Amino acid sequence: MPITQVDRIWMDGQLVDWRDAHVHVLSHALHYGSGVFEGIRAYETARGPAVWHLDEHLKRLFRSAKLYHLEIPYAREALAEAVKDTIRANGLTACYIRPLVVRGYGEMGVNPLQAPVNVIVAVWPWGAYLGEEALERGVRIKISSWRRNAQNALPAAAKATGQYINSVLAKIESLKAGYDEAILLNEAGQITDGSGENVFIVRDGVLVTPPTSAGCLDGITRSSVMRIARDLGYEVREENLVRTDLYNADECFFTGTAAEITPIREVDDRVVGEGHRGPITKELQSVFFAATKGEDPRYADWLTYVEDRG
Ligand code: PPE
Repeated sequence: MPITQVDRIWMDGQLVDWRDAHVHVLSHALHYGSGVFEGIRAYETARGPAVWHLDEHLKRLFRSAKLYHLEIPYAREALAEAVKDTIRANGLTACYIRPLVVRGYGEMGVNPLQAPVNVIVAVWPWGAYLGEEALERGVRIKISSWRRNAQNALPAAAKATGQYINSVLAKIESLKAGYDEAILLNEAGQITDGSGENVFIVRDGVLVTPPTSAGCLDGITRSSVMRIARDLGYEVREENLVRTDLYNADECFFTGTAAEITPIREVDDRVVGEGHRGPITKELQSVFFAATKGEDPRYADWLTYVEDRG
């Protein structure tokens, strides 16, 4: 997806021109993938732009950094202000937000510990991740022949830049085979997640999603959807799934910051349920999108309003 350019990027404590947000080609992270990042969205509300689960995302960023002994030279509160400042500086009403912490320029060799740390926050308008029509029609997916990175190789508990080369393999394979997206299995053959989304199925009115121990990211949209579903009275279970559980589900969908709630209508050329967005998926989407707009008081504290200073 092409990036939509805006005016300013927050870089190491300052808002700089989009064109000036450079790093050196010998930066450590470019060579070894030694960075951590987040993907966050801000939504348009009646009170101006509001960031969805800002604290949760920044907490996960710090957990990711801790795993790699990457010291972030800003407090979480300062990065929260940086996110709000960057949205304001670009005058956006809704956007995707990409905080990124990388090992920068100055050291070569795998040992990252002496390399400087650079922090950026970029924002840009980003529509529906898998296409606008996918939110309604659903996507066709393929179970990847590539396995998800093992927990003791590249831990799923961190959102590290380097581990996404695993998702890149799966994504390319699925696109070249004519599908929209891939789902990866772990070495035991259990479902983990998509290249950038968590997975849910609905079976006999019960929602099931793989546990994080299967090797999926501890998705923030995943947690929000679990909470919304329980509030709607549905049973939600975290249980291991195998590929045939997707084929035989009544409904299947992805969750993610970028993907929001995207129905899955086919898995490996098997039609899921009725072959279109199921009723429970639709119900979850409608509560989810109302909450992102600040229209559901039950989830008011999931939003941080950009215009509220401090
Ligand atoms: N699994 C993976 C592998 C993943 O990358 C994401 C987010 C999720 C699950 C869902 O997590 P959450 O966003 O907390 O609900 N993927 C981010 C990056 C996508 C990209 O292409 O870049 C995202 O959705 O922002």
